[in-house]
Amino acid sequence: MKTHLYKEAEAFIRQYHTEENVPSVEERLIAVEREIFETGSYTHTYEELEYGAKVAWRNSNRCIGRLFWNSLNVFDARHLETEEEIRDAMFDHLEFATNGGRIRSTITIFKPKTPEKAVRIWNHQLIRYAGYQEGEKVIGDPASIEFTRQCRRLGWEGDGTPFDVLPLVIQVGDHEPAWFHIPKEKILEVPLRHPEYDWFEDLDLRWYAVPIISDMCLEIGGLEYTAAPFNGFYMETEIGARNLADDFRYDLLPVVAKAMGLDTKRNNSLWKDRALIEVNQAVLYSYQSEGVSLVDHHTAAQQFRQFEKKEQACGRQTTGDWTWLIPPVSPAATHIFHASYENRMDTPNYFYQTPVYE
Ligand code: HEM
Ligand code: NRG
Repeated sequence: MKTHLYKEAEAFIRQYHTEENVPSVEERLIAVEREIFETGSYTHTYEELEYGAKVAWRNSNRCIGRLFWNSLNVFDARHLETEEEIRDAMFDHLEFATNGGRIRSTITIFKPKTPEKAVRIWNHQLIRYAGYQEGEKVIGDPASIEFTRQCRRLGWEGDGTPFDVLPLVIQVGDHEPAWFHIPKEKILEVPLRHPEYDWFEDLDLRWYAVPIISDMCLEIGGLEYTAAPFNGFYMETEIGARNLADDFRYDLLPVVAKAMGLDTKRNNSLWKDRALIEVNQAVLYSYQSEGVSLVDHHTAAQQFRQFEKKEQACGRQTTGDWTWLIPPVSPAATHIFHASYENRMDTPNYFYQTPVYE
């Protein structure tokens, strides 16, 4: 009997051997089938794992950064067992990826889920700022309120500033989650300044250098890697037009518009639009001044066009989620706005999984 797992494994192994010109696919399939028969699961070779993680990025419909899918650095951490070992591997990932600001796209892959046990990282991103609900007001990042509560329940205490870096929370199987401070010297941050507005730095804004998504599930050939944190670098709009600007996040447009002397009483003064541009300009200027990798949305869109061309040359259709691919600033100034994409989820891919808490 061919199991469901075997069928998914077979499709992936065949794809890998075909695309990468690897010989002896039938032999590999016999070995996979035997391992599934004997143990209920199978083990990817390092090469399969690396290829799977890269193709999962290539298949990430919401990602505009996919031109570089084939240069992902893949760290195999499947042998690690304890919370402390996992923590250390994540610190190593952080240091390697940060690289003093010349950010390297990287993924660290822990053990796949089994019926008995799963590794889960509770953080949405390895580095993220806490959010504290204080009556009607929020200090910090409102997106982190629930996770911040959980961290405090576990015994963590923040300083209460708008930019407290949350601790790392790791859970192995049915153990209690373990939490760890992330050493300050491992966290690269960028203070935000504007090239013309000197008052901008008095707003005391900052953001971290490396977005390391740590709560998605990497699925390859029927195996579920429930802990597989990955990073690239930021596009400026993610910080300047969303994290700092959304009224349900840091909500800074009114503050910046007022400092610019704009009339915030009238929509048709376009104060929101003008403030948005200046916040984005400050993000671009500050990351560049500090030597931290970051891409602007026009360049990212051009790179995405390159990606589409390359995919076409390889005989593959570029799938995409248009609603996420268009940048939130001047979307119609990029080709993506005027194109359409089939939003089909191919595997391997990165999937949402329900948070362990909640
Ligand atoms: C989403 C850019 C690298 C996988 C996104 C988004 C942007 C982006 C702008 C949309 C985010 C949002 O609107 O919240 C980039 C850039 C990269 C990069 C500039 C630089 C190299 C990567 C890497 C991976 C990846 C290395 C995985 C290996 C994803 C996934 C999403 C995404 C899975 C969707 C996240 C979600 O649904 O919440 N990317 N990305 N990206 N990217 Fe990339
Ligand atoms: N918008 C989120 C990050 C989502 C992923 N973006 C990337 N990914 N650039 C934020 O924190 O603003 N990446 O792997 O580079």
